[in-house]
Amino acid sequence: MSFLIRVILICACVVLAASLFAEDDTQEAIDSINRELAKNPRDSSLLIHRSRLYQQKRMFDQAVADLNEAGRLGAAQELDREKAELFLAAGWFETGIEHANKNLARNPNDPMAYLVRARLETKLGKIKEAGADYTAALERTKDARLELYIEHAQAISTEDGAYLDQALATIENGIKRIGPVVTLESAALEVELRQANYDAALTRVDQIMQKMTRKDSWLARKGDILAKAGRVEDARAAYKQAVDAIEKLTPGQRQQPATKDLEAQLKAQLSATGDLAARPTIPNTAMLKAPVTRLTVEGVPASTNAPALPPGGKTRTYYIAAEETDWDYAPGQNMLQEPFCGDPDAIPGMMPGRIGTRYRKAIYREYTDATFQRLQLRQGQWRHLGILGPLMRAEVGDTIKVVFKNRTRVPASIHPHGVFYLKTSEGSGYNDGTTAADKKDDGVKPGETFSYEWFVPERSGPGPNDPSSLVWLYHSHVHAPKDANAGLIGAMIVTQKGKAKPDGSPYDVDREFITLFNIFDEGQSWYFDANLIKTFGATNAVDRRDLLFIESNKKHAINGYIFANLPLMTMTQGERVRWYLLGMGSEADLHTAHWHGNTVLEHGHRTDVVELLPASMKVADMVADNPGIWMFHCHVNDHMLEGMSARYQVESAVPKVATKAAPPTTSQVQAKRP
Ligand SMILES: [Cu+2]
Repeated sequence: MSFLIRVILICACVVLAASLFAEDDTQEAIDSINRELAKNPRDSSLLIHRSRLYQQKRMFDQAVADLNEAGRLGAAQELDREKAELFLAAGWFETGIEHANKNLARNPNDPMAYLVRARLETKLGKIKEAGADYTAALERTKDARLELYIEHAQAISTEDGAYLDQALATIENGIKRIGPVVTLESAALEVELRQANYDAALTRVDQIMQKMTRKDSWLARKGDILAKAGRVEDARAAYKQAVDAIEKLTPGQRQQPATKDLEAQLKAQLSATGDLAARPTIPNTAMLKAPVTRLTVEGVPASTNAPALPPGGKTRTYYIAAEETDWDYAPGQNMLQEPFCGDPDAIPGMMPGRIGTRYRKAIYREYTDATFQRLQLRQGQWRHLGILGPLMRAEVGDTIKVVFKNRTRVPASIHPHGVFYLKTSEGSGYNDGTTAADKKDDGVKPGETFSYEWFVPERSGPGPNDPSSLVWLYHSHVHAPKDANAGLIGAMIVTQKGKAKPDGSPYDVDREFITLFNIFDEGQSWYFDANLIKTFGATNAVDRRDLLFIESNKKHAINGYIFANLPLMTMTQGERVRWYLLGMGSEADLHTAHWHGNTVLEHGHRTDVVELLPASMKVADMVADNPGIWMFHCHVNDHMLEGMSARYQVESAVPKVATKAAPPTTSQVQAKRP
């Protein structure tokens, strides 16, 4: 993929993600304005603000109504530009131009007035008028950004090439005012190539190259231009120079995938006979093509290859809803009570001006059937799952079906790790060449239901060095970071074929615990604005950029609990206990899960610390031999101070009445085992 296409795709992704993630914030902001309007019904600035929010939500009728109402209240002066922009967004371009004209008549020196009309004219195919308005806007903008020059050139670079001279002129103008930056030079180069002005293009490449420390890709590009110009021998020489330049790079640079690709392409070119026109990166320019506005790639239907499952498997069906809830990270405040430890800003209740420990979040919950009326109650020993979604289980050979209902206000999905899923049950959306019918799993809209089907072949179960069961994460993957920070995450356990009890749990284990080490960054959750409004009454009542405030919204949690609020994990001395350890989060989520008092066996190694990175999934086996209430915490200093701690209890295998007896013997301990 060429660099420019990649940039455009990334931008499109950002726009898509931004529009998705803005949805919730926007509604909160509208609610907040509604409350203010109830107090000040004649404040036209509130109506104009709300109109912009409706515009973001593409509720154009309401947006127009608000502007009309603001006009009646006497704010007509500023409204023509607002309306021109609104109609541009709504796609009502002719009406937009009427308002753009009125706005310009009133503000003949406002560059934005020219710009909005230029954009409307571009949409209507009035390229000549658009070009003139872009020029007028640029002339009146003091420090125009290079994007504006590119936008101008892009708008007038039509298929027929009628305005390429003007496109080049505006880019040259940008270079004059901003300097010879690569983006502008590349755009100019693209125009020159479209004009088949190879001499100018070659001169430009030589100039750009002089400023570059790495010349290999530019030498390759020079070869491309020479090849296009029919100068085959010169092209070969340039390709040869590019290969030489690559050979002089450091080993690290040469190993970069893009460099390796380039080197392979160049060598193929040099060994080929003929006119050299086949290098796939020719022309390596796409900046001035129409921008990518949608990511709907309609490809072939996804494959329907079901995996080979061992015979005799069950189908296990789960009814799971994503629901909003007010989650408390520390319902019992600081339950760890470590005398000299804890960041005052993290200990519950210590600092004013913070949201505290209760946040609106979204979690997965299990229901008994497809009516989603009755919650499946969580048994006592699984209360420690905390914020994690329902535990799903399978034995190798099984099929997991999840009927998923989204009861939150944002799109959500379930994306599983490890199990075998087709494109129709992946639970995440991106440009994967599948049809719309295959994308229904990607994001389930609020109020809607979708059924996922996942298979559990051997490759989803324990490998040769694994114990009899392993753990996989599942989580929502519409806006994966916001979804997981909101709380949409859970775990699945897969047991080896023939080693499972009827409920799917491994028969060679007495007890299982699952712990997720994750810093929930509430600032990156769907519900941050909702939480600000709930706590402070408005989204702007606190300084959102204050570093201590930002940090105070990062909850260093184990299963969503801090400072040992996790329900006490209890086992009996001598039991075979399996710990499933999960990580998630961002670059701060480097966790070292540490047990006091007992040791574990992890992949054949004896230890009392297991390292976790975001999306790590590990299994550790313990035979607890040391009774007591013990700390189980992250060993990273900063995380300890932030309360990333829980406790577990090993109950003595010796009956309580026999307190004077000696400690249990090994045979007593062994006898406890089934
Ligand atoms: Cu940690």
